[in-house]
Amino acid sequence: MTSRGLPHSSHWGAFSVLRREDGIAVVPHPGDPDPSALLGNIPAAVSHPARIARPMVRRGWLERGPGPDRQRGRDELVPVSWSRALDLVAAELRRVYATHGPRAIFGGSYGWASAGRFHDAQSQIHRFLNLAGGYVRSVGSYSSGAATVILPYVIGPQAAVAGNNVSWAELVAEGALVVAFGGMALKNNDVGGGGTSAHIAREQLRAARDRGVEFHLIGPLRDDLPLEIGAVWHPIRPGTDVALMLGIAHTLVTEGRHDRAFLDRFCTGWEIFEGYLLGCRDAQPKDAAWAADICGLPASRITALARRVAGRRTLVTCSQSLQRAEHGEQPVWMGVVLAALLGQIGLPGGGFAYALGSTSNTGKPAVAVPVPTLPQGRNSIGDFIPVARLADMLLHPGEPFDFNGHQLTYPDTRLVYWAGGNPFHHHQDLNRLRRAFARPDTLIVHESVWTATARHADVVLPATITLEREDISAAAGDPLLVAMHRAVARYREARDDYDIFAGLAEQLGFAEQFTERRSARDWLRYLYDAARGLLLARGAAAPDFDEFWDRGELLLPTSPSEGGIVRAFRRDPEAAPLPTPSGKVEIASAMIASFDYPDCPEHPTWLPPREGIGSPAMVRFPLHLIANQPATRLHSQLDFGATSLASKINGREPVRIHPRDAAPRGISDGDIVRLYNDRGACLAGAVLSEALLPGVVQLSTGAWYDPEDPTAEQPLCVHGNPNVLTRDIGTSRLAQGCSGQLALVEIERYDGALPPIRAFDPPPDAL
Ligand code: PGD
Repeated sequence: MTSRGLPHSSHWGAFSVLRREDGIAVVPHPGDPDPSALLGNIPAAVSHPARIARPMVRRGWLERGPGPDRQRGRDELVPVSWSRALDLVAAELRRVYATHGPRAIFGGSYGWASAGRFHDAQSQIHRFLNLAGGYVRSVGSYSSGAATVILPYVIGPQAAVAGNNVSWAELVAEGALVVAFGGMALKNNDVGGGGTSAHIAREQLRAARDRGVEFHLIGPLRDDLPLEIGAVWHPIRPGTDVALMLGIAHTLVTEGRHDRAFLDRFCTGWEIFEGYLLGCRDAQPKDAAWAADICGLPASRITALARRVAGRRTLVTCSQSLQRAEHGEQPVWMGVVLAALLGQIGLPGGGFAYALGSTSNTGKPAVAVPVPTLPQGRNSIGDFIPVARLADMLLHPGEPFDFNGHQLTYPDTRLVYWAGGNPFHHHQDLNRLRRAFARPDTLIVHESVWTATARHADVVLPATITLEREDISAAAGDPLLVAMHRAVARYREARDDYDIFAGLAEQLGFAEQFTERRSARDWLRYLYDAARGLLLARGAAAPDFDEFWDRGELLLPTSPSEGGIVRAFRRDPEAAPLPTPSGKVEIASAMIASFDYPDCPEHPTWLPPREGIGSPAMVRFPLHLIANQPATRLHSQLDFGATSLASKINGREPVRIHPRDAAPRGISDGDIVRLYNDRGACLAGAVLSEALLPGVVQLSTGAWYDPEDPTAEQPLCVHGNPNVLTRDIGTSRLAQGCSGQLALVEIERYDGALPPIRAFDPPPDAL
């Protein structure tokens, strides 16, 4: 990597660490053409007061024992020794397994944690709980909950249209026009799960523009594509993409610009959908005028866009954010249908691409060998919940719910064990989550910093940060394997998740199975050797572990981007059918129809949101809140770091508001404002901006939840966490994904005395 520092890696870039007297400096990987500003957050992590110094236990839990308790998050925390903490956790696990069995333990423990593949907190906790006796797991992600479930019915697994499908290189070489629903925001391209060694989106977008590719940005935020690309901005109301897509489709069909031969040969269900599109059953053609009323673009502009996208090598992209909303399945499905109507699916640089421009590694050539992962063993039970149904599970034990054609039952959870995630960041309707977290007998959390999740725990165990450990970072979409060297000593009493679980496994009698008698370094060697074996078998060069470790990195071979199963299908649909029920692109799905879900019918459909355009709630809460991914940190990670802090206004998260919405409310640039709806309220710092559609405000996620009065039922978050405002509902009965992207709110100037920010202060007695 570089002779100058210790190689390391993060989800937002590979880097080296220089040790200095006053701390560390972080130097981006020299091969990265556009390193992320998020690297600037890292130095603060080493010894910030927000670090957790020692194990702590909630006083009420310690004194009264396990049980539901509304004091969680409000109670005092008491420092204990490591041996006491491990005794308490081991005894509680024993009790719950013996009395209630593995179905009473929720180990879904969602979260991004850090980039190393061995110390990956999810792999560690799942391996541990599998050996301990099993646990209720979670399926899907907050990133892509709806798309992951709908796509296999429509065109194939998500990887078929997000991975080896349309690459950046192909788009540059072959594309003519991109219609980007939800955009391709560069801030989202900062991050690639598991690590990213090269941020290429900016240069690829530039190259495409230079070759004459025309970009159309569909969405309420102008900067969801970089200005320099010169995209035509079509500012539509949030959550109305499906209506616009239908309006475009209607124009294509009624003007005979659609590819009828493609629909006949490669698709199924066209006639059913066409009837809906033309209004044969409901007497409402989904024409441009109809779409205009919903999405806010003039009808003439919709018809012009339809004519523009037809007859050229057009790529329809759909960002992840679109499907993180009520009925989030629909824009993904309708995006595929639009690409089918254009006859472009499977052609180089054209068709449909999911999430291209939504993460750093989408659109790069795939790595040719599987990347190392820690074996997780087998779970003794099959029970699961869709990941975003966490609060429902805790609040409604024993109640049925629908998911993907099945009716399942929420388990009766007694113990929740979390490592490597922050539900007080990622979950919606945080006041509801607080009520849910009062329900189990015990909440155990491994964290390195005092997030609100850690503050709500009964037992908090301090985890090391990635800079304090050795690891290997690797991602399926990025070719650089990084030997992550330990850069700093452990903070105070922090331990690696691996050591914590090994200590518990010792107490519970399965230490040998858990560790297989390997130290962390032995595991790295073991994982690397497995990958090396595969490399050597295919004739690729791969040094032994010691040499790899000394060099600091290894460039893995990649497979040529050849369009994957979608391209093969286009070449020969009979010989290479898609893995959908019919083997074709499903414009209507008999399988989905058979589930009989009113919120996910048999073909893509405009379903008015219960909270959004046209809903009664708009009378009291007239502004659309977009709670999107932040540009200054990954999710909530390192919110106390320099890059993140620099963006805050008087310590609060910035909220962007259009001058036309600010003026009647007496709001000026830099004012502190209060955002509120029936679910909660938070403060934020106003930034007046014309880069968003009037009627829309944007407050990114990730400011640490900071309740002014933690004992209140609905405390004001003084810091600006938008998830106090968002809705905790599934996208639909089909996918039950996270709907956190959009909510309705009102805003007022906050003229009261400014409450202090305490999110980064450790609790009393913690140091
Ligand atoms: P992070 O802030 O990354 O958020 O949710 P996620 O829970 O992944 O949390 C990771 C936590 O792990 C941090 O607190 C960090 O300190 C801790 N950690 C890091 N390394 C380690 C380690 O080695 N060991 C341990 N024990 N802990 C560690 C992200 C989720 O939020 C995602 S992926 C998405 S896409 C969603 N996006 C939205 C959205 O767009 N809008 C809303 N309203 N809500 C969202 N929530 C979702």
